Amino acid sequence: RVGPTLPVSSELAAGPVEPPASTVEGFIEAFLRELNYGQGVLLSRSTINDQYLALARTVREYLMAGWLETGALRREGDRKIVGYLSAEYLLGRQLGNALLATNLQDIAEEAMRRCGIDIAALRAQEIEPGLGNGGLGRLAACFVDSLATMDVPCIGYGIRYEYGIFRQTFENGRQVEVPDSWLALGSPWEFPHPERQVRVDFGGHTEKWTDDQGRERTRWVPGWNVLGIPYHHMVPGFRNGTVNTLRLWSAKATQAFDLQIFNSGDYATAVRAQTFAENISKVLYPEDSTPQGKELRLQQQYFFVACSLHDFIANTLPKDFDLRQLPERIIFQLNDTHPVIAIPELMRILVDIKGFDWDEAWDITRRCFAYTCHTLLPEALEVWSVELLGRLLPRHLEIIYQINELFLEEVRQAFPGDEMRARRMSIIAEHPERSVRMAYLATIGSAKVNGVAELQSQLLRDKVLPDFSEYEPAKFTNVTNGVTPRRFIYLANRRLSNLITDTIGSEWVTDLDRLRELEPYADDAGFRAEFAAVKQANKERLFRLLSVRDGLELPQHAMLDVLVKRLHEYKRQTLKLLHIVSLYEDVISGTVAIDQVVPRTFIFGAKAAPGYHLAKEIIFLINSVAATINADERVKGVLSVAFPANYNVTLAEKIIPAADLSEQISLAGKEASGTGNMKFALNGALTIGTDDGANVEIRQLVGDDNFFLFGMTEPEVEALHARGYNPAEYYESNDKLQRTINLIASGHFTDGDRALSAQVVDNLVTQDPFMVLADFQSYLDAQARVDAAYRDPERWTRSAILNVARSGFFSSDRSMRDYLDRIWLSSPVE
Ligand code: GLG
Repeated sequence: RVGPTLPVSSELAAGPVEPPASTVEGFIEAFLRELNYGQGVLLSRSTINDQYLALARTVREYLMAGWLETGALRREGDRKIVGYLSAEYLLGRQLGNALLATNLQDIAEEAMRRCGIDIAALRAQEIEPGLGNGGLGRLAACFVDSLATMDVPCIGYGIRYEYGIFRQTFENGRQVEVPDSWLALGSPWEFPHPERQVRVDFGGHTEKWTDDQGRERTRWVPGWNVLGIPYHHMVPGFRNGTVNTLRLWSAKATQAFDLQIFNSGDYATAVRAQTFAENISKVLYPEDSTPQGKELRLQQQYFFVACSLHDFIANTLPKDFDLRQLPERIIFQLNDTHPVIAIPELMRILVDIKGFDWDEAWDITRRCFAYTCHTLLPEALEVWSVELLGRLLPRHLEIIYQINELFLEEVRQAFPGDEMRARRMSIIAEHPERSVRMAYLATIGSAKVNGVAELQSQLLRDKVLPDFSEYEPAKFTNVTNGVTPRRFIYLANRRLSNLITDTIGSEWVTDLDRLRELEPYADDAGFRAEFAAVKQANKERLFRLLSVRDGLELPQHAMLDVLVKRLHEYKRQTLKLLHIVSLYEDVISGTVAIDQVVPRTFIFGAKAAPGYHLAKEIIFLINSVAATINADERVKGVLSVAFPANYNVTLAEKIIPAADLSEQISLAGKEASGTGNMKFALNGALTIGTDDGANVEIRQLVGDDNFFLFGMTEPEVEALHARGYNPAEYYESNDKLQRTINLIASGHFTDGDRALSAQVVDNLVTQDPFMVLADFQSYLDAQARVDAAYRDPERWTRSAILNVARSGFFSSDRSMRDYLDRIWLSSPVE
């Protein structure tokens, strides 16, 4: 039986708490009970939504004992807990994962069948909780999965956005955003605890006072407040009985807040005030890597961080806990700069509320935090204006000033006379306006700082935070990202999972290095045939879905060439587009005969931030090119372009297992890591990629023969920048590039309207900030090598198998082990 044995604690009911029997009969009994007594309907009258909710609650029952026990163990034990602080969790659908964790897939399927229900329809009923933008949020979801599977105590803290990442639709090829009302039909996966509300203050001013020991103290007199209501989610480990908790906070207006205005007789204003407070958790900001510095976003950040710290200190720790021991009980991992306001918040709790001396509080604080930086783009490093921060969080601004003053004193002592250095390292930037550099605050206030892939960690030390890494080199480390094999292989690619398990046993699911044992099978023709059959079946599954979902009819036998990720110039979707147009131009101009072209189906998936104008123009251009090429008889069945709308985790789980070629084509030095790249390699796609992010490590592991490298290296990019990059030179000197761009500029893909492609074209030819033209030829050459390799199916499949066999390193379980070794158990900083 899966699950621990209760009870472990006096808090739990005496006698074992039995989950329903893990049999088809036991499952049906529990399901019908949930349907009748939970949902209040008879099977014969139930809707698909009733059935989905009852099924979800049934699976929950199997996890409940483990959840209660894990919680009790965490509270009563003295193990260090990881408090993962993340503004985003891109969870994906929960039902499949819960069935997988409990090993109930087959039982549930048969039980539903006997009830006359197709479980696939119930799975499809679930709207995924899209509480994240992309890589950063999905990484958080993979990490909490791995920690539960490894039985590491973890509480994930975040925000319960009422609306997650917008739903993307296309109208006439243009992106239109629709609100994501993922809660509209109710979520069976969350457990609200309104009675555990936490009050969060904002605004107001600070005052000095003298305590009874004659010490001068500061107190914050806030101007307004809101309540945080926790919603708990189960985070089940893979068949190990551990169920950790994800605690997402929802904002609610405080009684006091309402009444004040209500008493003044203005009912409408009182109601508006309520909506104002509840706005805080209303919607996820849809910007990936480019924060807009909006006031509401800072409110969101402080809101969830204040709730989480309070929750841990007041509710998770025993009442009499000695806070000097805090670093022995918790490490708060800061997922990017979004939760960094937690550092001054902990100082405020220790100094203002608990009465610690500054120095002791600071020593405790900086041992309780570790900071992960997920970017190299300067515009992605959050900066808050002093005016805004001081208005919203006046006491925190004072604390930040104090931290800064003491820190700069240290720096001046270490580097006497080097005032420029002190100025460079100040948390407070003076230009263009006085503002707080959150990455600096994070670095100063954390025991460890890590990047997310080797190359980025190096560049983080050398280019983003060079003064800090020089000052405290031991603080900096790397942990290369990973992805959970449970969701991204086992769940997403059942056929491949079965093939692997039949070949090497099932240990790989929790020990992904075991995939190495597949290596010898790359030379086994029988195995290659089975592997290729899995890929083909996955393609057909995807095509069936895209036919129903998007009305796309795609050829069955073409190379599936996939570029899925957020739309951003640095990720260079335009480079992919130039490649497609160049192939097409070759055919229609008669340069290449159609029977010389390796059939390819290109798949794009990408959301653009709603305010990112050029990104939306690029989406329009991709759709225009797709429509033109798909309608052109001259390339029919050979070149096809699909851009299904609303790329999300659910769609990723269908696309990735079907892919032959994984496009990871960012400009070197821009993509911190990438995690899609890992998912593709683990599902047997070959990568065409630059030497960027974790591509570098993928290539090292799978070997140059099994990876298509192209483009400038990061130092070459830097050198070109230094020389002065002029894209027009590339345009003028490369005939193929010229013909490709001219075809786009001519209006060929936009019904003759040149204006419709002008913004993208002009940007490429005149600015090209991410050097698409400079890498164009190298990319085309690499694509020619891809074609040659694909023409030899045995060689291709062999490479694909080796990609799977050699990518075990990219399990998020390994990432978690690295965090444990290098960060969470690391000796405290002095
Ligand atoms: C990022 C980066 C990605 C990275 C991901 C997770 O852009 O390269 O893989 O986080 O670390 N800001 C992000 O979404």
